[in-house]
Amino acid sequence: MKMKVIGAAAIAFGLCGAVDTFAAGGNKGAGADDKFAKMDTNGDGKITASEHSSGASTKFQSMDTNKDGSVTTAEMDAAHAGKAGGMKMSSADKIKKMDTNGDGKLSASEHATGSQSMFAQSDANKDGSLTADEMKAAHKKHMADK
Ligand SMILES: [Ca+2]
Ligand SMILES: [Ca+2]
Ligand SMILES: [Ca+2]
Repeated sequence: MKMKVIGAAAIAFGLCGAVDTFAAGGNKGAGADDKFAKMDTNGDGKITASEHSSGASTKFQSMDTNKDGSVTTAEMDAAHAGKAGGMKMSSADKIKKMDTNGDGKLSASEHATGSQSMFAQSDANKDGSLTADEMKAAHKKHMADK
């Protein structure tokens, strides 16, 4: 159950960019790789908690298209539209995982909290940073857990 939140965060990255290195391996892991490369802002192959949280916040902002400070199911759907892979859960389900006040929308802080817990769960060796492998493993685990 607790792994579900990973799925919530293991998605939605509207902006694709400098990810060729990681995407090259392409296939099921592509979603995770894409996410990884995006969050590894200093390119050292690891994602620290701060890289992760700023990545999460960027993601949140990109999903919040009307900029009202919360992400609705529709906004998340839109953010995911056209993105292949990793879309096993509905946006509603993803939001539900992180929607701690149960208003059906994701606030920035709810999203941040969800992302933090995802980070903690993904950090298998608890060294405070995520490797691509850890992220992939977490991603896979989530898929299996669905
Ligand atoms: Ca890094
Ligand atoms: Ca919004
Ligand atoms: Ca909420």
